[in-house]
Amino acid sequence: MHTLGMRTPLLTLAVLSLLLVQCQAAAPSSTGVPTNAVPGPTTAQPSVAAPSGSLAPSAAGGGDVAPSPVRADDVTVPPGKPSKKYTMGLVVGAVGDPFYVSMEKAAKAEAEKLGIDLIVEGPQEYRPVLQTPIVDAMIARKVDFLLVVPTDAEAMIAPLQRAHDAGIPVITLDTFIGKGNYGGSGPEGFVTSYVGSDNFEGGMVACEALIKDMGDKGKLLIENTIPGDSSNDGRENGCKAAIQKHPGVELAGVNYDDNDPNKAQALVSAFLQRMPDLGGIFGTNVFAAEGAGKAVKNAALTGKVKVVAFDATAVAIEDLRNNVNDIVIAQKPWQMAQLGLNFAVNYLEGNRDLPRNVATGFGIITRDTVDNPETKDLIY
Ligand code: T6T
Repeated sequence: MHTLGMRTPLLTLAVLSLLLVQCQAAAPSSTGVPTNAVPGPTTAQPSVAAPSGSLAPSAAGGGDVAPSPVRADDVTVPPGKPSKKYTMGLVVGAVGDPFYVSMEKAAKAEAEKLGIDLIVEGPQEYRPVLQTPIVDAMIARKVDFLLVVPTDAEAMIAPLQRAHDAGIPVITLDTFIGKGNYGGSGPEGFVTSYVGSDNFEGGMVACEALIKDMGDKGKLLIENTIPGDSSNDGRENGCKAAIQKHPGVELAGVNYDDNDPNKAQALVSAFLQRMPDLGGIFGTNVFAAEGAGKAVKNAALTGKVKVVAFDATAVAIEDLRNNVNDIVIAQKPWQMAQLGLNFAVNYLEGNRDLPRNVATGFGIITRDTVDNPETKDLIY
């Protein structure tokens, strides 16, 4: 039996400070085995309680919230041992996004190791209307199992339900549908498991760090992507929860940039003109952070307006080295893929005792840790 981990108590600022100077070094696994041996954060994942109504999986109780996440480190599911050649589908959020490139690379390596035929596809843009036909095509191909990054918490319920109704079990990676209450009585209850970041926690950690960087005062802008997907909504909610804990900090606004770095740059540039005393920006993903960084550089405000970037891309790391960003939060797309595939094999082989909600954790990269050897493995 696996044990679903209980959330640890609220993070204290002291713990957070410690986290910020330590890079959570977690190298991509050469084994990818989803047991206690699965590489995970070397420092404890900070854990925070989600407010009720948050899209984040919550331990708050009630019938319509997701089970508390179990940490990837604590997962005790055995390695996948397929008794036959399975064909599986992985539908990513958007092709070309470095986060999903990393996920795809790890998934293909893991599939080869497990002896699985893996088909990887994704939409050109992070949009449910483009992703739905890809899911339908996977159903038509009769894959044995479907791993998906749903690009919208509501709009992707029906397509994934179609897969389930066609006898194809579903795991979601990186994002969840509905409230993420897999196994529950809600419309998303049919999904086997979620494997991905605890994004509420991620947003909270990111904004606690940003607020510290801002000297615990001032105006903070959340540069977000497209409302409606669980990951970025979770980060926004987590950031807002962090702001609420600091009376000297004010939410200046939330921008939605359509997951487009150029739009993000334009929106942030306009914001900087309107609000010359802006203190900090939280870029909630690859493109939001990239655009925010460019806008800050162009306005010659490097170092004055603090930026925290979610997603550890080469661009985010360059911005960190150039003092444009002060902190980069790395996710673990490779681990999402490895665990997801091993869960899928277990499921197909009859081991259905799988955790419903697995948090893969974060690495926190600062200028002090960026050159540590382990940090290389966190960049995608
Ligand atoms: O931040 C990731 C991912 O977690 C999110 O779901 C969508 O945006 C990214 O792919 C980065 O672009």
